[in-house]
Amino acid sequence: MDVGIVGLRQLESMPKRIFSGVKPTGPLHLGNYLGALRNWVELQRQYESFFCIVNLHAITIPVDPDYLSALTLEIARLYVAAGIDPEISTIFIQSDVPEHAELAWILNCSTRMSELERMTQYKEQARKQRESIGAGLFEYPVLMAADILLYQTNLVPVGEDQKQHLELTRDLAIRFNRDYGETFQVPEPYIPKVGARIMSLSDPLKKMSKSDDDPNGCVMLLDDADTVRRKFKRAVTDSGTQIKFDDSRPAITNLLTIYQLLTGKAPADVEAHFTGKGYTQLKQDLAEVTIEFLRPLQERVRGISADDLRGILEHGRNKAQGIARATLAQVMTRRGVVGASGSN
Ligand code: AQP
Repeated sequence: MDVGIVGLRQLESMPKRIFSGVKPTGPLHLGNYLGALRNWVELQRQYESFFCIVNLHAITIPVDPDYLSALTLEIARLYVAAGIDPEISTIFIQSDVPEHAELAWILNCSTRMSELERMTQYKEQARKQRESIGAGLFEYPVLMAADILLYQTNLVPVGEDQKQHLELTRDLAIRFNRDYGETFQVPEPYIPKVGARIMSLSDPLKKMSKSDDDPNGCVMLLDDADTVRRKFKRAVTDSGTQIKFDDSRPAITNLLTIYQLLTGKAPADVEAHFTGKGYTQLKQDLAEVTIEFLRPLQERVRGISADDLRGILEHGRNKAQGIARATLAQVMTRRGVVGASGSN
């Protein structure tokens, strides 16, 4: 059995490993790009990076199977088009590496119900879904822990809403290491220097979200120019006329934040640009900046053939699975889960 990888991760000289993923619950939007993909493109130059499409997480809620499989591949394409370089980073689909589900089961066995009952995301979803809530949704954080721990991950980029899940991942790793011997790297949260939380265009108090029922709240990365113009035109604004970053005026601040991030301008320059202009102009300028940003991204998406994508994902799966197998083998040995041959 190859357990070397775990020991190797202890070496100081190794680049730190980072793991992150998107769940294919809807087409990717500007929030996913500005809050996640954009940072990953930078991070891949500093860390050994694993970027996954976490499709097993997507089936914790009802989803059409054809839609899910098409969306999974679309997101993989978007990773590459956004600048994640498959030569440097490992891009793969979670279900291609069955070790995720296997480790999740083993971790489930040392997770307490009370720990999962405390998860606020679960409590929120449970409130929405009531009786129809699935056990998968309850155990979602354990699968997420498995995703991270399989790769002996050092750092996990997390938004505010995932912090509690990462805390559980750390607790599970520490508990396993204590009870069965040093096995897992205990991951740390990675808080990007420039964090961005992009809010819905229809309700600036809610984050832009792929599974939002209101399609006007999100600008999708694959929206065409007319759709982008229409969505910004409909975007809600605050009372008053001033165009300035101001926490008490969340709608305008959100539009300015998107403008700032897409143009790379300093906030003061953004405000100067809009001095003396009205909301209509702000929305029009923002739409044009967004369209100009999306055009090359969408061209790159179209330029990735099905064969190219298959090659990238197979390469990613092989790389990921090599590491995942080594971790899982060690976990099974530690837990005494062996087969007829005496090995796992
Ligand atoms: N509005 C957002 N602003 C900034 N970052 C965002 N992310 C998501 N929405 C925003 C970041 O995108 C990454 C992938 O997210 P995910 O697929 O794990 O799920 P999520 O965070 O729950 O994203 P959504 O779009 O809101 O999906 P649904 O509607 O399915 O819940 C994460 O890094 C996240 O921070």
